[in-house]
Amino acid sequence: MDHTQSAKLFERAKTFFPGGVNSPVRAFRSVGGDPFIVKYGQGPFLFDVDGNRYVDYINSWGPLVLGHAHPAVVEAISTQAARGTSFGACHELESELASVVRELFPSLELMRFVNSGTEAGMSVIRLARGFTNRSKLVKFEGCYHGHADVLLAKAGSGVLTLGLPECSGVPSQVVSDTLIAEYNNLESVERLFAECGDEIAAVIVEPVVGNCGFLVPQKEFLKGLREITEKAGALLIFDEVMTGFRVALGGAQAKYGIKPDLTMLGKVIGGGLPVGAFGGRRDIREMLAPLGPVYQAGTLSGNPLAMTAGLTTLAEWRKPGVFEGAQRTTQALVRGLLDAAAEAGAPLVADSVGTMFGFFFSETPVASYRDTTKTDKAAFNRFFHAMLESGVYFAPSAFEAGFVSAAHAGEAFEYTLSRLSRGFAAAVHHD
Ligand code: KE4
Repeated sequence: MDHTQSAKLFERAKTFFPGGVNSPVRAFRSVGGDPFIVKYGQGPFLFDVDGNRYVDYINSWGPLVLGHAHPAVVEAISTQAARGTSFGACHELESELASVVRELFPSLELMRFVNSGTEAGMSVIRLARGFTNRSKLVKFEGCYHGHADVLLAKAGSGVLTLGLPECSGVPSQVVSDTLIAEYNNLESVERLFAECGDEIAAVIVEPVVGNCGFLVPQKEFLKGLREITEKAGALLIFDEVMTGFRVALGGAQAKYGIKPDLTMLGKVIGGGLPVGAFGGRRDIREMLAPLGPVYQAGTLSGNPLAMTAGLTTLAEWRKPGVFEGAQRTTQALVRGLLDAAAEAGAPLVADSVGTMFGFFFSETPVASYRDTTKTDKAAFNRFFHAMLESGVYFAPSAFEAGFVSAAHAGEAFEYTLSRLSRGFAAAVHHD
């Protein structure tokens, strides 16, 4: 593939942005090489500035359940733009979208729109602490809930894994109350609650993990979290920024039948425009300004342009058979990955939930963050580049997830299957 134009434009981008990007994962640092520069998207395809076409399994990291530039979404945004993009005042479209969200996520008795998953994460933690009057928080190693300081914590040493800053710029006192447990390991959660259960405000979890690769909850894990938090008077927060509307129309809470106290949403809810949301039990939500003492605000929150993009996206996505069709495509893709890997003699584990999927180059099952660190990242990177050069764009990191849209069925899917053998041949032939 020719990448002349991309190379030139990426050099220019590096004169403006650290690493040439506005979000780190886009820089291809994990897989090596330089990213292509997108010219436009259409359905399941991205086209770069050199005219190369890629089947896109990132879909802007989840939001684009209908694929790129769906006509109904483009039309709705264009119409609303002509009426005004943001007013900083109440608008009917806010309640319209909230009504759809609450129909699909009944646990969101009250909610508030924000502009990103990060904003939802920082706000929901403040709310949980304000409601419980407790400061400790349990998160899971490998789970990502946005880049708010309080959530950028890694496991400390010692029995009580007090959080340590995961990156520079986060003062240790900000994360010292952030405790780290192991996903799919209830015993690691029980240990923390035994140590300081009555100080723990909340447990926050990606119910299906998409940020250290793809991890599926083992049976009873989520139910166990619900029971432990209920018993200790702590709140259970589901971070459904990635899983919402994707693993099921009602998210992981619908799929697994667990009712969290608070939920974070993002990505799909904005249909590709910046929207996040956090919501939950009415008694908790009434702590939020202007009703209660927990402050939270946002200039562009609930702006009609983003609301209409989310509304139109969800209206199309909810049409009979659309989600189910994309789910079938996802399941067929996982089967195709496993078959092609087996044929090439590449050890692969792959799985999907709804329209979200992931895979690791591993001989053994991967159920926790620690398991992910033992997978063959070099093989993934060879696979990634061979597929990219063949016109199939998976996440540029072995520790991300993949996303299928309603537009992937048919040509894009068949094309992907036809190129998998090249990817796996590269993965196994590390010369
Ligand atoms: P944003 O602030 O990026 O909108 O959302 C943060 C966030 C919160 N919770 C979950 C479960 C998420 O997956 C995310 C963001 N996901 C990453 C993908 N690993 C976004 C891609 C990026 O950071 O560029």
